[in-house]
Amino acid sequence: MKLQDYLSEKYNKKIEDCSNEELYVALLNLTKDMAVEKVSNEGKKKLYYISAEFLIGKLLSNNLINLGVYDDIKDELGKAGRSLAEIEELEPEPSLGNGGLGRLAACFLDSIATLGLNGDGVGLNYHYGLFKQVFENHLQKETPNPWMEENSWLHKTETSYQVEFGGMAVTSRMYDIDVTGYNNRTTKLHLFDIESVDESIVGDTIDFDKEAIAKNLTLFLYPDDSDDKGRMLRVYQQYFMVSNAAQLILDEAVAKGSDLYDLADYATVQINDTHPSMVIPELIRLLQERGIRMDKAVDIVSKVCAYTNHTILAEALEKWPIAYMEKVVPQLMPIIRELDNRVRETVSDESTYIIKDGLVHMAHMDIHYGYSVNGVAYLHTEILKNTELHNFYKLYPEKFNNKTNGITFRRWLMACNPELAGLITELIGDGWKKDAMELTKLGEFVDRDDVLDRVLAVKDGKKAELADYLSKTQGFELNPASIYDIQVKRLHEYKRQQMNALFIIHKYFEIKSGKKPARPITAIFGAKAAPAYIIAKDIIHLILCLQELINHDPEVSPYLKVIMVENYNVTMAEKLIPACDISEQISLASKEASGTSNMKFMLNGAITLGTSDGANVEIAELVGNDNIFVFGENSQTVIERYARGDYNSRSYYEKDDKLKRAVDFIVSDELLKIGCRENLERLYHELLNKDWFMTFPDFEEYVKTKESCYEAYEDRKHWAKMMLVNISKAGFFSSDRTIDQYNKEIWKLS
Ligand code: 26Q
Repeated sequence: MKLQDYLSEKYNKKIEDCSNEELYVALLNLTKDMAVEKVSNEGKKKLYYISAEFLIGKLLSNNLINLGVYDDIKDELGKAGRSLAEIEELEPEPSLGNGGLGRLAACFLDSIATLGLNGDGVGLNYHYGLFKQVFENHLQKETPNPWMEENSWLHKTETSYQVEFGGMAVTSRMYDIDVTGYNNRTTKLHLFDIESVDESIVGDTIDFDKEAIAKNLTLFLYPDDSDDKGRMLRVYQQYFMVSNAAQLILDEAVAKGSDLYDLADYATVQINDTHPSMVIPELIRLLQERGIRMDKAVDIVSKVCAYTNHTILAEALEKWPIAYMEKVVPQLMPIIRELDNRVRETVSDESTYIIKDGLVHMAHMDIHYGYSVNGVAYLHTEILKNTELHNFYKLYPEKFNNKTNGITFRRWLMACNPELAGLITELIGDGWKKDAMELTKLGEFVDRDDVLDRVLAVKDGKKAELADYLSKTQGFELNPASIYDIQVKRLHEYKRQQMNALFIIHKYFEIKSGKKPARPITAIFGAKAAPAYIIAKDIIHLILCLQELINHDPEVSPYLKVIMVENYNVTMAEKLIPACDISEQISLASKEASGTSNMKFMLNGAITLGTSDGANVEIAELVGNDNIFVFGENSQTVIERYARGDYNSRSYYEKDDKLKRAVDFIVSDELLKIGCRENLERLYHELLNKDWFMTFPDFEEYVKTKESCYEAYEDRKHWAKMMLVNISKAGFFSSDRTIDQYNKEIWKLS
């Protein structure tokens, strides 16, 4: 349908006479209407992908692309002198996730819809997404991040349930977002909410009354986890999510003719990390309420639920105190105790028990009572089997399997980099849009100079576009002729932004002493730190202080700039990733389960500088060692060093002069003049006395490898060849492949 026809019919207005706001609302409603008319995926058995996070990002362009009208609408607007890009700026981003896990769930929904699978997402309708990050005095401040407006993607449905907690009950309401696939098909994201949420209890900060459950249940994405009240609210949220999901699952199965004994023929549940794990006892409870005895109910549910693990960091494995659970979900505790007793009767290995030392181990419940346990990259799954979950692997080897993560190419290439997508289509046709493995056909062009020149020209265009955007929105001055060296991801010590910062200090010293790089370097960061994660915030402080110092030093700034973008989110990622030359994936080997930005960068022709961690290992295998820069100790060495417990960062500091010089600079007069002594000294001591994520042992090789990467960049033709090889091998990382494997090997939807 033409936009003008829609405007005439609904608003009796011409494009030329509408404000951008009016055009945005019209496009939103037009897209919603078009999505409703599409065929929704159906079938007897249905997948319920339950997740506390769906980091969907803005939906307008994505939906226009998937509905096949993006180019037409853009042209139509263009002819009327209007810009789709400007209209898109008005859409608020729903930041309903923290990072990788939430964005993965959003990519998966796109692929489920596209592959025509009968599967829905189930989650929570947070009124405020992940906090908005602002920098003040070189420090991160968090402010509330609302996204719901009068006109939004949500459809209010008739579905509503009662959810009981210890001592209170609430009535839920289901809201749906239509997820359009690239195949004229749609599926749904169900987001549950309560009507009594009170946005007026939110002020200028993200603090609020965490005890008024009826007012705040779905107010914020994961409230602060650093105090007891916040943790308790998280249990309320999780139970609210899974109780609604379980009621929906049983109602839909019964409506299709299930007698509930055959539930596994009608439903399969993917538990996205342990956040939805209470769905297991909740389903058992509801089946019992409907007259099925415990033995049988356990048996039924064990054939329905499958669990994905996304992390091996011990602190992220959820364990809830029995006292919390007794207060919030007293009706589940007898069931969880019974589940634990059954384990105790049959299993001698105490380390696998569900209840231990007064804590309920959510992952243990998932593994004993789910039918599948998967990791998210080859290396990660091997570490789960051989180390982290080895005792469970011995009990249930048949349950363990790997599903290497993937990303949707619709958003991460077609929408964010239409120039590259267009070039690819010109070269190999557009079959790759439905079968990403067809990108391998690009291999034929690696020796064609004209093609290599065009690959470079597309990259240069995106770099100029980013420079323009960052200058307009954040006041940065980027040199598009410099190397864009980018690290964007949540701020976490294991991801080692601090190692990148130490390199920048090292480079600063080199330039000061007259050793200028062959080409200017722009080191770009984007990262949010959890509000209570002190050291992560200190690392942000260090990077912001370096930005201030270096960008204002006339001796250094022509050769080196530091750019820390504010409020890194999906929208910003879509602008940064296509413009990247070097993709920093430098986590401590064994700690990053998979990573997914590594795949997005590769697809957009960036070259990876990374450790042998997560999916980097698979990227290296696909592109070959000549087309990636790998450095650092391997996961085995790291795991063994942790086991010995004898890591001593100071010994590395003392024997490496360059490292010592960089570390000492954190507390130098130059930086103390700009930043806060407290933060910088804390970080300095942390590195010197702990360095828990072992940046020092990898520092020297990091510097060396990064230098060889910069050197390689100077051979433009060769670099372009590497870019094209990376793009041509990225097909494996399409989430369409990942979802096809989940379906064939776990869900088995017909
Ligand atoms: C747990 C307890 C209390 C409060 C918060 C949490 C919590 C919240 C979010 C724990 C974990 C998360 C998110 C984890 C996450 O994003 N993991 C990432 O998942 C990606 C998709 O599989 C991987 O690519 C990344 O490697 C992994 O870090």
